[in-house]
Amino acid sequence: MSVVPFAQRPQGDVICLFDVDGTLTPARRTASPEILEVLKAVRQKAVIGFVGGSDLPKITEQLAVHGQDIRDDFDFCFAENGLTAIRLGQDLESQSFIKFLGEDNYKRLVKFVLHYIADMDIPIKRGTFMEFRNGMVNISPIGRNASVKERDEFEQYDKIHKVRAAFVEILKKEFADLGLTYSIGGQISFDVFPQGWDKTYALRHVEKEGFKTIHFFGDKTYVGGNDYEIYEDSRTIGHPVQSPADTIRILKEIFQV
Ligand code: M1P
Repeated sequence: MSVVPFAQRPQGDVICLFDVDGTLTPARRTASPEILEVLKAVRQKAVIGFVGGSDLPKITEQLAVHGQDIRDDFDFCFAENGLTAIRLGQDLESQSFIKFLGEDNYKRLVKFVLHYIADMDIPIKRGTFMEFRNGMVNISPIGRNASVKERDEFEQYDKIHKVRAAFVEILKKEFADLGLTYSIGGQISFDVFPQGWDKTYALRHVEKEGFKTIHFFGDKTYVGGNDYEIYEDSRTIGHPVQSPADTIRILKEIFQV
C-alpha cells in the first residue's frame, strides 16, 4: 500500500495519537464506519497513530473491522502502551516485561496473583485470569473470557465493591521491591508494568520524528486513569473525550474534515 510521506501532507509536522477504548471505539467493541472515515480524512492532512493499553491482536479486532491489516490504516501503531510499536508497517525496537522482571520474580507474581484470585469471592468467574503480554501482564478477577454482558455486570459490581482497587493495593505492598505500576484502564482487569512504561513510553518513538505538535485524545485522563500521564505530558496537547463521537467532533474542528 502506498502512503503519502509525512513531509508531503499539508500538516505533516502534526501527529494525532488516540487511545482506543472509549476514544476510538466503545470499550472492547469495534470502531464505527464514521470514525474510520474521519481518521482517513485526517491522515490525508496530518499523521495519525493509536496508543492502546491492549495488545495488538485485540486492538486489531476493534479497529480493523474489514479484516484489513491495521498497520495499513495508521502511521503509528502502539499497543501495550508502545511496548509493541510499529511505524509505517515496520516494527520498532521494543523491551519486554519478563526481561525486566526476571523469571523468578515473575513466578513469584504469578503464584501470588492466582492464589489471590482463587480465594476471591465475586459473583462469577470465567477463564484467563492473568494474560502475559510483551510489555505487561493483564490481571482480571472475573477472567478475560467473560462475555460482553458479564463484563458490563462486573464493571458495575466493581464500581461498588472496588475489588480491583483493593487487589492493586495488596500487590503494591507485596511487590514493593519490583518497581511496578498498576493501571485500571478497562472494565474487568488492570495492567501491571514497570514504572515509566505507561503511555508516555510511546512518545519516545514519535519524539525522534521532530513533530511540531503532538495531539493526544483519551477518555481516562484523570489521575489514576491509563491516559493520565500522556495527557499531562508537556510534549502533548491533551484532549479529554467522553466518547468516540466526541473525538470525531474535535477532529472536525481542528482539521476541518
Ligand atoms: O485499553 C484499556 C484496557 O482494555 C482492556 O481492559 P478490560 O479488558 O479490563 O476492559 C485490556 O486490554 C487492558 O489491558 C487495557 O488497558
